Amino acid sequence: MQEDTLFSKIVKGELPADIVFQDDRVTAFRDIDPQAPTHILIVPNKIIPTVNDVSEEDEATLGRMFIVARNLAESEGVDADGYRLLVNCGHHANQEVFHLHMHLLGGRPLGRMLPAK
Ligand code: DGP
Repeated sequence: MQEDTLFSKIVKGELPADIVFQDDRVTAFRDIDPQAPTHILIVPNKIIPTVNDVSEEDEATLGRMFIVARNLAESEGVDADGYRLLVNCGHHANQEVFHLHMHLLGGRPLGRMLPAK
């Protein structure tokens, strides 16, 4: 059996979090260390450690993550000015929690995607 992750415990309500959306596939909650006025994490309820681990059977769940991101961007009021959706994968990307998650960041100008080389 797959070992629980920090985020799977949040999904199951075993750890506290500011959950802003949940359905049968996806959970969204506010990041504990927000980098922007809106900083929400959108995670599959199922444990998928990294993007390297996604499979065909996850297609609907991954699509749902984008629908949830769009809806939350609207409800957070960041849709018109724009926002960033970010998924880190592995060590070079500084992935800290090995439960796939999409960051929804917005509410201020976010600058370039990466610092200048
Ligand atoms: P990443 O570097 O992409 O793996 O980002 C992990 C994010 O998870 C980071 O922005 C901080 C956030 N985070 C870590 N632990 C917790 C937690 O216990 N609760 C919440 N809400 N967010 C967390």
